Amino acid sequence: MLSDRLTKLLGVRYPVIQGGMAWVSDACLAAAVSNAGGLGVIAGGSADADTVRAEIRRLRTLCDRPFGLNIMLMSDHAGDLARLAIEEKVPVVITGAGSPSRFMGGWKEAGLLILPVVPSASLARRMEKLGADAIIAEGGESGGHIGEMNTMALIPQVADAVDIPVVAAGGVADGRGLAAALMLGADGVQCGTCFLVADECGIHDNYKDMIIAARDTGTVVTGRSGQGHPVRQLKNPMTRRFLEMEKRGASERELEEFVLGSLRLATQQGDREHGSFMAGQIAGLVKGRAGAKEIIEGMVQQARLLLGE
Ligand code: TUI
Repeated sequence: MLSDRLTKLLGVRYPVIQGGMAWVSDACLAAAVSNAGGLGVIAGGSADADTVRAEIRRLRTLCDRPFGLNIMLMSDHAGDLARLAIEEKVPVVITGAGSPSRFMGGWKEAGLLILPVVPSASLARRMEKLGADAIIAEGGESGGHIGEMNTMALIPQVADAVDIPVVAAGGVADGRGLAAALMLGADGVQCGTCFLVADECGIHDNYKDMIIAARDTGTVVTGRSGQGHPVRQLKNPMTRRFLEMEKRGASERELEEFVLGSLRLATQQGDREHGSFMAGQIAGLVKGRAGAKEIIEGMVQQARLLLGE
């Protein structure tokens, strides 16, 4: 059965959260997803508080339903965004790329719902003890910055480790993925890749075309070699050069400089050669453009059929 633990907690119709993707998830996409009955999420990414405040206010002109703010904890502005979430009374805070422990007390006091993204069951347990309202467990099939575990093994272990609702992320783009996640013990899903091609998603057309053209093996993980951050993205000349640099033992600094600004080149310029086109392994399943409502309703309808509802 479609669980109602997550939908009740968030005050949404469907157990589908849109991933907070840096340079992608703006007010327009988030409002479309929330208006369609999912939880839309604005990504803080590396933006400053004034920029994000403007997006939150823009979303509120487009939508009066619950939404989330994703705070990427490696950002220099994470502390400012943590305060902003309280000032703007953001209903749901989602964190990624680190432990949000230093902010949890303040958010809880302000009554915000807190959903940390974690890559392991041990971190999930730690977050529950600190007061998280639900856990987003993200497998390595995901696009962007990833951990070691994959979704199939991660979700049941997280579901056993915590009592709060669990959201599965990584490898989900249709009703089969949603139904499977529920079978593994999750209460809902977070999806990024399938929303990249949403009509309401403002990224460059080349990015959308590359997702639609991608095959199952069309992504690769860069940054596995050293102290850097493993990132899954579509294979292109940039990732080939990056992997060559890693192979010949390039320094972290050299690698960091090489990718600086590359996500923006992908999302804004559609630069197929130099851009970092972050995407999950499920990109191969994404076959065409559609509205956010169609994506969510298609997913839920297919899951219900499979679950015999
Ligand atoms: O954060 C993501 N995905 C991202 S962030 C991002 S921006 C970026 N760009 C370039 C390099 C690196 C990042 C692109 N995609 N997903 C959520 C996520 N969180 N994945 C893994 C984690 C995570 C990792 C460690 C969460 C907590 C954690 O805690 C470690 C600790 O104990 O501090």
